[in-house]
Amino acid sequence: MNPVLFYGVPSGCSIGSVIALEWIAQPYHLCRIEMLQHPWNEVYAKINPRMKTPALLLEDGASLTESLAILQNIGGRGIDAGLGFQQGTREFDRLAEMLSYLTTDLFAAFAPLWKLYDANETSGPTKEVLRKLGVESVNKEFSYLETLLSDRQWLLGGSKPTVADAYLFAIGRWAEYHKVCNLQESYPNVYRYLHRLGEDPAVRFALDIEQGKSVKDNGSFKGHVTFEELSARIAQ
Ligand SMILES: N[C@@H](CCC(=O)N[C@@H](CS)C(=O)NCC(=O)O)C(=O)O
Repeated sequence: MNPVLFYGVPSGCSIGSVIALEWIAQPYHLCRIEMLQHPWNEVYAKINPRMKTPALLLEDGASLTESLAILQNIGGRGIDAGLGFQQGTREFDRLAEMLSYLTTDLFAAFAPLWKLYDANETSGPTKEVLRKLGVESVNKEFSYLETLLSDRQWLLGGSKPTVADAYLFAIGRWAEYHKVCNLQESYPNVYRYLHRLGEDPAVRFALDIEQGKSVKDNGSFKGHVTFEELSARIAQ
């Protein structure tokens, strides 16, 4: 059976894996998790006991968690399309380096802002501290990305996007989501990069899915599956 990606909404990092699956254009299913609706389906604990998204249920029934591992897995299926690279090559190392940066330092930079969002704190000292920490750390990482993207079209500098670009789209859009800065003014290279990606048909498809719109069969997305439909496969 096809791999199943469990993706979280709203505005989760999972959309990076959906974009990557679209780019490799091989059959896959999706299982949607409304992250704000608690508790999540308890069956998901068998897929990821840490109850985080994304997770990938593989063809043999094993599950893979952590965006870095999932994106490397998808990239490995898309080597011919230049989305990932053969282990042992310089490009593979560069991709691992970039994915590691994105899933640790960049992801963590937004953590205070997500804590604030979860706490739903509208005023007071906690809000001020979390907002200050988040804005500072995101600006620091975006300054780095701004320089990096000044001389290249894609993150790794090649002529085509890789799975790292799919993930940066997912995370980079959080700067506007949390109103950290005026992206166009402060980081024009990052702004142009994200907007160019936003025009990509696979990215638009993934955004439509995230927003719950009905999407047309495009040959690789084989539809959503429910936990009930997956129960036999997950129980193994
Ligand atoms: N280290 C994990 C982080 C995953 C993560 O924190 N995912 C968020 C969405 S972007 C999530 O599931 N949040 C739900 C929650 O914490 O309740 C990865 O890179 O995949």
